[in-house]
Amino acid sequence: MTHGRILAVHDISCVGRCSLTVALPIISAVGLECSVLPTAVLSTHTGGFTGFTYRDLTEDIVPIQKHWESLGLHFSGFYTGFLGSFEQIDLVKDLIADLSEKGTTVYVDPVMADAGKLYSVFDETFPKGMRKLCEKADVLMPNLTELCFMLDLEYKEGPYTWDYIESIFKESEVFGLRKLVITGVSFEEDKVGAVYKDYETGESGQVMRDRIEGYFHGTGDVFGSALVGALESGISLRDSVRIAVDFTVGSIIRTVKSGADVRYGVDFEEGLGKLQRQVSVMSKGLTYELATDEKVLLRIAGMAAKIWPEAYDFLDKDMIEYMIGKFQSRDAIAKYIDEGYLYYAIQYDGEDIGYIGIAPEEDRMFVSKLYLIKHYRGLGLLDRILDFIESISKGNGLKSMYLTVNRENKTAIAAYQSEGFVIVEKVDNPIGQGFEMNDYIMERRF
Ligand code: PXL
Repeated sequence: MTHGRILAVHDISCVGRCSLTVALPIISAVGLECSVLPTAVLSTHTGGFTGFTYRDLTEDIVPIQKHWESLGLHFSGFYTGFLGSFEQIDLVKDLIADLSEKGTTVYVDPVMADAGKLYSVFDETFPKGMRKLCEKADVLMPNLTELCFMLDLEYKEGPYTWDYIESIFKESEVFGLRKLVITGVSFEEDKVGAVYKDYETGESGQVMRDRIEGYFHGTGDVFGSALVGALESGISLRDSVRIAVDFTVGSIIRTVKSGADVRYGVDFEEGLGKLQRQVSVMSKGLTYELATDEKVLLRIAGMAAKIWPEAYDFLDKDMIEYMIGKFQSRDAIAKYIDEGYLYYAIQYDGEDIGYIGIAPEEDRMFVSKLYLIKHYRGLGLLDRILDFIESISKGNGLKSMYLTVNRENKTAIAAYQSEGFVIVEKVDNPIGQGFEMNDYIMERRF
């Protein structure tokens, strides 16, 4: 597959994961080519360390650009962050204009401030200059402090109301953006995340996660790099923001667990494998193969035997064995199909990654089975699979879909709730041999 070339324009802080030492590995990990234009070289970043060295690379920008022009180079994407001097704002703006091609996307993270304050290396004239670069952006990803500085608005501490965020989206129209993603936004004390607005489609939304106390250096760059990687891979704004938020939160959680010195940045490295899988599967999409012959049936039964023991590790071993035989064996599945169930193998890139078993009833769809193999859980695929089931259900003239969830399976209950399902009933079903299923019925209306 051919793909574009992205130019990451940030400083190199040699130690303390941020800027280029974060952008390069993350963008490369999702399979994109990442070139760099270093704006400055520092021995460490400026947050939390003293005595760092600082070499401003402003003078190198024009000669580098000239050489690239002599090679006939163009970039399909620019991702700018920390600039090394005030003069670089205009230089980078010109470089972008000269080295763009048709369809180039300009991502700007106006790195200069946080928590109401400018970083120590910038003075109060910087936001006005940065605003000019932001006006050239297609996708802008500031925090609220940076946005307030550029828009001459008073910075207020959160939690905010959605109306306030809507007013900020409106004020930000002056940038002439296609998309805006604001980080570090909070609507409740114990939650924090990102909000987004697509000015072309009008779509807006939020992705909130539990707040983890503390200040984590470089997380703006970790978030921005994952967002650029996901958007450049063709993933929707909503899914890209989710991917970037979850990648950042995962990195923070690992760092806190390890007890590491937070000045050295967050442990994003361990999350790169999952990020790569997530971006790949989300951009390539899933396909569904209806089980109409023995081959597909056997593949599904094979997946069930693998998935069930992992997925139901909170249940008694004997009960799992019994349930696989009763509900998930080849013969059990064949019997369900005879009764009118539709079984689909879910595939990604030609490989089986899970399956669904659904049954149309009078006015709603029963989602009987929905399983993914371990490697593909936690990637946000549930959303896609449910949309597929919803489209089939609507095609059958049905008004809702419902499923049963074990009452002990808190993770699944929460996941279905965030997908628009509500608990409508509590049921206890004896399934033979003294075993009983203790479930909730959850329903999503269309
Ligand atoms: O992560 C933002 C950033 C990038 N580069 C340098 C920084 C900071 C934030 O403090 O100091 C040099």
